[in-house]
Amino acid sequence: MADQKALDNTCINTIRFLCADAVQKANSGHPGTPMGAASMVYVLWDRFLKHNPANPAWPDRDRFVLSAGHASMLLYSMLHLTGYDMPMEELKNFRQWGSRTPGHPEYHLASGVEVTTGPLGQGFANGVGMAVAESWLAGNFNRAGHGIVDHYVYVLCSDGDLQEGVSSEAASLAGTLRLGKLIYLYDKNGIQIEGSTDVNFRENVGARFDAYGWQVIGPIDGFDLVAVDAAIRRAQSETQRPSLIICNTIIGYGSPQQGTAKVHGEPLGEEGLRAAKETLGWPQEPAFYVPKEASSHMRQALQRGKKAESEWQERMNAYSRDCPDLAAQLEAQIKGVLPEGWDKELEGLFPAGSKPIATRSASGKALNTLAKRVTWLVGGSADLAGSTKTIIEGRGDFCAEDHSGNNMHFGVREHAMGSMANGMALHGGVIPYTATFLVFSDYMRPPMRLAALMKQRVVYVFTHDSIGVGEDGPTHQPVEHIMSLRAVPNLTVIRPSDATETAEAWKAALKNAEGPTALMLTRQNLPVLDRSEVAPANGLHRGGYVLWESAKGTPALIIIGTGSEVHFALEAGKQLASEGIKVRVVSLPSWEMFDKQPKKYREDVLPSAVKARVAVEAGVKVGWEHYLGAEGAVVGLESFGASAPGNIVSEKLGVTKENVVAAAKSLLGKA
Ligand SMILES: Cc1ncc(C[n+]2csc(CCOP(=O)(O)OP(=O)(O)O)c2C)c(N)n1
Repeated sequence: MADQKALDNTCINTIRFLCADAVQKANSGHPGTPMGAASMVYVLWDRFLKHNPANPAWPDRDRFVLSAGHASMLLYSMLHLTGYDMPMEELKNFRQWGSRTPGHPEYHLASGVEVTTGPLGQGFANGVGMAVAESWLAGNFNRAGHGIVDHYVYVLCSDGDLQEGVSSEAASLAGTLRLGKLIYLYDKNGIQIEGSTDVNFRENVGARFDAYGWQVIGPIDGFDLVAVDAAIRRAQSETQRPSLIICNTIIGYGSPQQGTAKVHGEPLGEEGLRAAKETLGWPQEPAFYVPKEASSHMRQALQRGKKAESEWQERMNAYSRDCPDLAAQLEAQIKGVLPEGWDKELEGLFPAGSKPIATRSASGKALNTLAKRVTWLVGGSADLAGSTKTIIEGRGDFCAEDHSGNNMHFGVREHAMGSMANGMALHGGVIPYTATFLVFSDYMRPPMRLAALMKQRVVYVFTHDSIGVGEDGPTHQPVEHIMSLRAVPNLTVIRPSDATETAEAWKAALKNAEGPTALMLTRQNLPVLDRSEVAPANGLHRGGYVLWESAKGTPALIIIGTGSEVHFALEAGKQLASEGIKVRVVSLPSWEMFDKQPKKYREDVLPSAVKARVAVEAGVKVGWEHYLGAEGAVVGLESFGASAPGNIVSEKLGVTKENVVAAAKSLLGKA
């Protein structure tokens, strides 16, 4: 018993000083939280976490999310000590160019890092999304006697995480949905950058979470290993409610700066580090010291992990015998492989002569068509399902009573919706989609940015994509949104011009396994282009294509349009052609996809010799120089919209066919 206590203590101090030494060596970073939270994270990883460091991708592993990403060294130390591919040199290279140990954990850099964290609150909500994916897969694939999807999601969160609104949104939904596999450890150290949380955070967090429908455990002493152990056991035994374990800790424990904001984000300093080692009875030298007994104890995770995974593999083998189709399906989903012929039924969905239809409605049809084969599309909207057309018919709701439905109801919680979608994508086994009005994409930019950074396949349905929204007025009319989302690296923005392009856009979104895709769709009806008269809609997969031209060969004028404005471009083009101008109309639904095309293709579509270029888009003009050069003209917006019927707003603000014609004539000197 005494030996075990001493061993635990040695392991915990090993973790603490790996973190403190690394921060000291880097001369930057956050030593305080790792030193305070090491004991509870040790208990979790040593006694509960089901994982296999030798196979970090084992699908039924527990997930561990470090929501307080600034405490990254804590995670790196755990990965190193438990036998992941995280060598000591990486710890010594913390925060250096080319290392796998950046300032905040980055998903792609090290196996065992389940998610990129750093922006506070995100990890909290990502965990909720992971639990959605876990319980959806369990609901759809587990069979009597075959519990093949069955794991927990553990999250370490901090005061800052719980101050961010996104964690409240996600917690409220997690409680409502009864995601009982969530176990959150709250490192309540009462300190943040500006000092004590007493100045800005006096609420009763436990009472708040209780009201959300969580099981609240504690406050307990986060340094009391027995108490942490008991709390996690209690959390595991609650199957309906998510659990929040409130752990009182001391930031920077053991250092002279303990309990102060100074130790949050600054190295301890030579003197502070020396004193901390003395206080906790740790050898001064060498730095990065890992006692043999700590190493061999913590590396037992490898044996435990191997055993746990092979037991699961046996269960999986039995499942494959008894339910071969389900097993094959589950494996394909986990790999993210789309089924044979997944996109076949999209063809001919909108034949020539179809009635005018809003692209949001076309999107709803495309989604429902795809979902017949891609049965693991799971998502929904922030209370705008009817407007965004994102219900998958016949697939039921994901709700407290039933976790097997595909239709999520996120409530008016755009931010958590985006973050949960990231967690779902990272968990794997499902393809998440979200939906709201384009103007409210502002409420979900932080997770969209992270999805792009982490290269996750998430589909964002953004409807009501312009001033064409009309009567709801400027609060609901996006103006700067299309362009500003194009500015996010690795986010693919697609603004289809009609129903046929919309079907292709969905196809492109599912094909894009290397990042998120945002679909920008209209509220208002648009004609379905007759593809026997204009180029086929599959040109969308090249981002931009020649939709129509008055004659072959180099044109005198190019008109570029996106989305609903392609129709103005086309009408203007035809009028100008009737006046004898050799004109080409380009549909450019996706800048990102077009820019990835070979130079020759781009040159074929937009020959550099043709300087007379007009772009038309119901959004801000800034950025169009990219395709227009200095000499082109944009028909776009310079102000917010207004409340009136959509066609009137467009007319008053000048986004019209007439203005495209006028801009073109002026460029050609024919005004
Ligand atoms: C969204 C967001 N805003 C601001 C920051 C900058 N930041 C990093 S840590 C921190 C203080 C967090 O305090 P707490 O969560 O209590 O962490 P602790 O002091 O316990 O390490 C802040 C403001 C951030 N990482 N994310």
